[in-house]
Amino acid sequence: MMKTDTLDQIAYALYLAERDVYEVTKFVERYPELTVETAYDIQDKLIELKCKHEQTSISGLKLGLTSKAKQQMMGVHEPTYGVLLANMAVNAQHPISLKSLIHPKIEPEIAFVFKEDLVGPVVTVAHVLIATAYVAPAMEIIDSRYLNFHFTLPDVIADNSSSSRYIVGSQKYAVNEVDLVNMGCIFTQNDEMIATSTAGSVMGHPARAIAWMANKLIARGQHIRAGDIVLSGALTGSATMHAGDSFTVSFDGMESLSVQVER
Ligand code: 0L1
Ligand code: MG
Repeated sequence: MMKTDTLDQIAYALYLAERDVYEVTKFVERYPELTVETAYDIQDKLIELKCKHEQTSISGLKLGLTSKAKQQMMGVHEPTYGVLLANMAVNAQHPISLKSLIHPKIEPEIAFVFKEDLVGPVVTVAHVLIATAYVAPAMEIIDSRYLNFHFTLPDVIADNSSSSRYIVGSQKYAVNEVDLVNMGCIFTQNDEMIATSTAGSVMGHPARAIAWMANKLIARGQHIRAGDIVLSGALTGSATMHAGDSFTVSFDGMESLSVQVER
C-alpha cells in the first residue's frame, strides 16, 4: 500500500512537469509497488490539481492503448483512460503553438458526445450508441511527461494517459449516419498520406472501447456524463509534431479535419 503523501507527491511532480514543460523519469522505478488502481488514484489527484490551478473543469474522457499494436508494445491486454479538461480543447481555426508542450504527437480519433449519462457496470455497444448525441472527426495531441515517452502502464495512467490537447471537428453526425466499423480513415502530414485505417481498428468498434471504460469507471464511483466528449482511441499510430507541420484526418462520409502547427 502506498502512502497518500507519496501519491500526492507523484501527482504534483507530474503537474509541475507539464506546467513547466520538462520530462520526468518513470515512477515505477522508484515505487515498484505502484499498481494500475493506485495509478488511477494519482490520475484523480492530478486532475484535481489541474482543475484548481488552471481554473478549468472536466469536459470528458479519452481512451488510450485501444489498438492491438499499442497494447502489444506495452505488454497489456486492456486499454487505459484519461480525463479531458476544457482548457485542452484546441480550435482548428488557429495554428497550434508547441511552446507549452514537451514532445507532442498527434493521432486521429473519433469523438463521441453524450446526451445521456452512461453508467456501468453492464454497458454494451448498443447502450453507448443510444446515449450518444453525435460523433465527429477528432485528433488528439498526446504529450507524455516521461523522458522519451518511456513508461510502464501504471506510469502512463498516473500521467492521465498522456493527454495533452484535443481537436473536434465542427460537423456533427448521428451514429447511424456513419459506418462505425468499416468507415475508412486517411491521416496525412504535410499533404502526404502517413497512415490509413478503419473505425473498427478501435477494438472492433469504437463504442466497444467506450463501453469498456464505462464499465471500469463505475468501480471508482465514476461515469460518463451527459455533455461529455469522449475520444474513442487512436485509429492509427501517432505522428511527431514539428513547427510548420499540417495534419489532416479524413473519414469516409465525414468532413475532413485539419490543423496547422505554428512556424
Ligand atoms: O491516446 C493514447 O493512445 C495514448 C495512451 C498512452 C500511451 C502513449 O502515450 O502512447
Ligand atoms: Mg489517443
